[in-house]
Amino acid sequence: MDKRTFLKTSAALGLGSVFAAPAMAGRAGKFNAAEDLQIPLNADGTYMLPPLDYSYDALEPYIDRQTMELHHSKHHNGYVNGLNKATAMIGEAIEKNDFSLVKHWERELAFHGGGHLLHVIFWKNMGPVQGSRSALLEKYINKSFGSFDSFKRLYTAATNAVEGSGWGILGYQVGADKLVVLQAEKHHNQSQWLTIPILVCDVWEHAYYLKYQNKRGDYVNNFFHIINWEDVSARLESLVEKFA
Ligand code: MN3
Repeated sequence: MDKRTFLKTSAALGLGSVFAAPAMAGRAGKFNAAEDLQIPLNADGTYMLPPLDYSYDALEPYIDRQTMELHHSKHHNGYVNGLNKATAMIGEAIEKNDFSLVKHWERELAFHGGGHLLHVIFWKNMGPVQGSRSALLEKYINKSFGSFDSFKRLYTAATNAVEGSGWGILGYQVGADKLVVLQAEKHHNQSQWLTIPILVCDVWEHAYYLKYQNKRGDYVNNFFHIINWEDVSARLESLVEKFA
């Protein structure tokens, strides 16, 4: 389908409203693996900015409305656009058999792709309703870290200590069948292959600076008040089902 046909078709299908969809309330805590684990795509196969499952002010007082709105509609959207651009340029390189700029576009792909995919998980990892950790998640936390308290101390310390902009990440290590805590600098440096994130905390300044200024530690502590444990539990469950 060419671009014009796609635009016409999507208008006919009312997909324009999907792109413009505001943050929706009401789905927090109800994890639907078929939907929530997917990377959301537009009808033409490009990546899309998914709407939030809750309103921009739903995480108050821990994360303020203005931060959420800027973070989702500007910062995250920027990664979606950057990822689509890099994907298109790599497609063009294949088509023209010209790989002279491949190093640049692969870096763009990793940066914006990492940014987009981590934010997709991040929004789902949080919510106004915390729910509870499943028995399976408790079991994996205990076998990987000794106890929930040990996990929390490690995760908090690692996330606080990310140098510059980045993420604290709890991931499932495929093959070893256990959980590991990682730091990511920017969105993609220091990653570990075959470890799939299930709980991510954004510690770029855009995630907290309006409210917390330089107090990243306070923000990370408060992050624990808005984790949607049902989402984290369901992510682990689907990975264990597939890979363990
Ligand atoms: Mn961010």
